[in-house]
Amino acid sequence: MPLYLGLDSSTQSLSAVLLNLETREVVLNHAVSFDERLPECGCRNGVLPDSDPTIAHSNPLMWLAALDLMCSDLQAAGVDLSSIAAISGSGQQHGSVYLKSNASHVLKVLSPAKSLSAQMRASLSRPVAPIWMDSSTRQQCDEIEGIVGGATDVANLTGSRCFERFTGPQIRKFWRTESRRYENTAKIHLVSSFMASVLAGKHAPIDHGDGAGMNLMDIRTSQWSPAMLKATAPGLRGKLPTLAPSNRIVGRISPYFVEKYGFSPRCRVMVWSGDNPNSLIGVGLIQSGKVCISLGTSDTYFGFMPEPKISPQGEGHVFGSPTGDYMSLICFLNGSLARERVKDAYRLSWAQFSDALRRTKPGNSGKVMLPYFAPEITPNVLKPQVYRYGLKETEVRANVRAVVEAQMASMAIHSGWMGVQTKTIYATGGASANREILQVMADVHNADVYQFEVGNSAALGAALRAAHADLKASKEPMSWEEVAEGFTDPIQKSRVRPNREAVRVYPEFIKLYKTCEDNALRGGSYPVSAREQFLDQVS
Ligand code: ADP
Ligand code: XUL
Repeated sequence: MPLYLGLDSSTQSLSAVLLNLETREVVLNHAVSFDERLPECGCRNGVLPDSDPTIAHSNPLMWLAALDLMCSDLQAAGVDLSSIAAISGSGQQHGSVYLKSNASHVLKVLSPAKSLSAQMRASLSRPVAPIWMDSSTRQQCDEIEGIVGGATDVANLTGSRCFERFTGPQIRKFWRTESRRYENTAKIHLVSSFMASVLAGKHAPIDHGDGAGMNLMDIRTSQWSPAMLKATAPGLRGKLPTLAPSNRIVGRISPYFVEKYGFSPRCRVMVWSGDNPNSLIGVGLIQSGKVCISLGTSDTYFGFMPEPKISPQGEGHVFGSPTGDYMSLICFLNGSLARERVKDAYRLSWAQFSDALRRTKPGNSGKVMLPYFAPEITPNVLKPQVYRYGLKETEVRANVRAVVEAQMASMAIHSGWMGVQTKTIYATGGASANREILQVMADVHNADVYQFEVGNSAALGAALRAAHADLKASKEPMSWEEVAEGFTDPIQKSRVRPNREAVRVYPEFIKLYKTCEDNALRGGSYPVSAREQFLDQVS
């Protein structure tokens, strides 16, 4: 019976979900943590340490080492890899990998006697890969927007204004600062298309979902935009892979994986996509109306969109959906790592962190934190700084509540442009296992929150995409609903309901939070009167 494999090359790990479509079973769910299994690659939380907080690079060879480890782990777990009919995948979005012209040949002749990383090392024209956490390209964003006609024009063309982490501004910076290496680059891949290329033994296309996160693709035609390419760097068109729909077959799996790990030579490799477009499928958002909040390394808030609707304030993004439609998204950099910073600062376990949430009151007596431990994407904050208003650093429990309330209030404020009035939120990602965090989510958004059996919706979505595309190619097509049935249903019993008293407090708290945020961004001081007004309103 055919199995379908979904891989997720994310910030901190490579994970896999293996599905049996006939029995509707998740056969296996496994992760290889970069920090734990590959410390020799020099990353911390998946990122190479750098004294400049705006720089976030990773080691692309680490992702390949993790792919080898994943295959050996699956073999050791007794998985019959020869039964896998197709593989697709998910990559952390925006990150880019730079390859020399010899890569085409090296990919074709990968030898099972050596590791992937040892063989691909000499094909890298840039030893590091800038990733989505990088915010060092403000200057390049301004330059590109200046050439094209402004932020709004760029947003209308590509689905987003120029964002520091997007691939186009990153490429421009590489060209400006390392022009020799740029000249020596024959192909620029996203994390998703890089991993697919290695699996298929040839350069893979970039799908429309992930391509939309580059500030290079025309969001309406799904083609590279000549104006954006020209404004970004010379000779760029020739260095980019082709664009393709998410259900395109890249080819059969490379002989490397057949000989070394026992995959079937008939196993198909499908185009990969970004983690958020994959998650959209993994939580079953194939129609409008509901939203998903993903609490992974980044926190993201996203939903399905039938037509591209651009965020007027320039806060959000339009990406392609693997169904051929669109999705709206906002991204917060200070997600899990900010929660961890608070947890670790007070030497708490996750159980104690949850306990602090249980023992503190909604609204935190007006104590507010703006948790910019690292530069923030939404709202745009380039210099890391943690603001505490009415909140002492020594108050352990209040700090725990403050970081989570800040994240949920910020999502409520900055998602307004999507115009979704939802009563149901689907929660996914590593921190969605924490029901106390989900209680704050339900209370702030006044919505029911559901968890899923498979917390890794990106890898699940990739496996479902592999199945959907393989069945289509095999002339036995199934609808998205049929493919996803039984895999993407939220756990009914997991429902977290908003608390009535909390729902009364949070509209006022959101106003207070917004005042604090506006003040901090304008360089103002603590808005004491706003807190007093909040306390008056809710007492
Ligand atoms: P990504 O796919 O972006 O690498 P994951 O979705 O795997 O990330 O989420 C990893 C994060 O989940 C960790 O950084 C950790 O902070 C968080 N996490 C794991 N368990 C818990 C928990 N019980 N409560 C809160 N956060 C958790
Ligand atoms: C989305 C974004 C992150 C990354 C990493 O725009 O930057 O969510 O995809 O998960």
